[in-house]
Amino acid sequence: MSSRIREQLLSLLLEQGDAFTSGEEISRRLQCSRTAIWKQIEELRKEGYQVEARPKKGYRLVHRPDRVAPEELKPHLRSQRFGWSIQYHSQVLSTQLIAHDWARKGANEGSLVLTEEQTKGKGRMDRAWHSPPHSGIWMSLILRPTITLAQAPQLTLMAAVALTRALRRETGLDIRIKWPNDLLINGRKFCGILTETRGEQDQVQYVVLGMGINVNTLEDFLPDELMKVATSLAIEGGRTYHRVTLIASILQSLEEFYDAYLKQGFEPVRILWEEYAETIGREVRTETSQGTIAGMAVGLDPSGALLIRHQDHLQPVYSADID
Ligand code: BT5
Repeated sequence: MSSRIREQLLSLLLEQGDAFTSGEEISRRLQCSRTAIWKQIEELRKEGYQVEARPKKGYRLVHRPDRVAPEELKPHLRSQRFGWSIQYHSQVLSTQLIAHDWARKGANEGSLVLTEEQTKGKGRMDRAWHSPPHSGIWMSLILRPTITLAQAPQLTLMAAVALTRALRRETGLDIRIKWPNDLLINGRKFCGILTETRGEQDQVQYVVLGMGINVNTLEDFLPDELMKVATSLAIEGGRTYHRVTLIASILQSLEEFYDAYLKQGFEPVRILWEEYAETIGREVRTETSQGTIAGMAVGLDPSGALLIRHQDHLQPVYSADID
């Protein structure tokens, strides 16, 4: 009942364009109380619609959210397999949890979990990923590659290259990769990739590739401590972006790089990663099980480990995303 009122309310507000409609008029046309209308306006606001309410004048719609629902995304998809099977939720704890559950139940490769908001988005090593409503892309893609567990970190690097390629093309911004999983603009992070793998030593069963991208996020949507190190495409580009267009472009790019990776191996990814990386040629410091390694990052080795010049030798450092 209430969702039907909400749909009718939305179409009425859309029909009115810039003009205000009084609460009285709405309640007459929808045949429900002013309180019921107020409740539905609150619900619309939660979904990202901005409804202006003025005393004596009534209501009008000032902003329609670009939702990432399947009916919005599918007309834009150009990938063959990725993103055609979708679970969409307006709010979740984490898309990773849903994707793991779905993969365990047999979801096909390319299945995608999408949401508008995460209340417990996660980064690596149980760090939090801040995912405010309707402003970013928070999604998890299920992959079933025929690779070993040891090769799985290469998928993080492959995804970083695929995302960089797609987002550079869509925005024209100078996006750089910071090893292993951060995408930066002007030295600030706007995107993180989380690769979680399940399987046996010699064969991966499935991979959940989580991607978090600050798209239209503005300064006041991120906590103060994050603003010093974080940014968004909108902040850097000085305009907003249509999230669904970006998602479609990312999925196409991911599918192309993934297929090429399975056919040709890691080398083409390695070359592009080095080209996009901001890490190469810089002093880096990292904690490993053998202690701290500090030195100049010189490149990736053929397996995807970062090579750091440390005390006159090249030390390979592996990203540890597998849990
Ligand atoms: C990552 O972890 O960068 C991987 C983030 C993956 C998020 C996606 S969203 C869809 C899917 N579902 C999930 O639950 N997760 C994935 P890490 O390298 O550990 O970086 C985490 C750190 O980034 C935090 O400790 C913060 O310092 C910072 N951070 C948190 N939220 C941020 C945001 N929105 N923008 C920029 N930096 C952020």
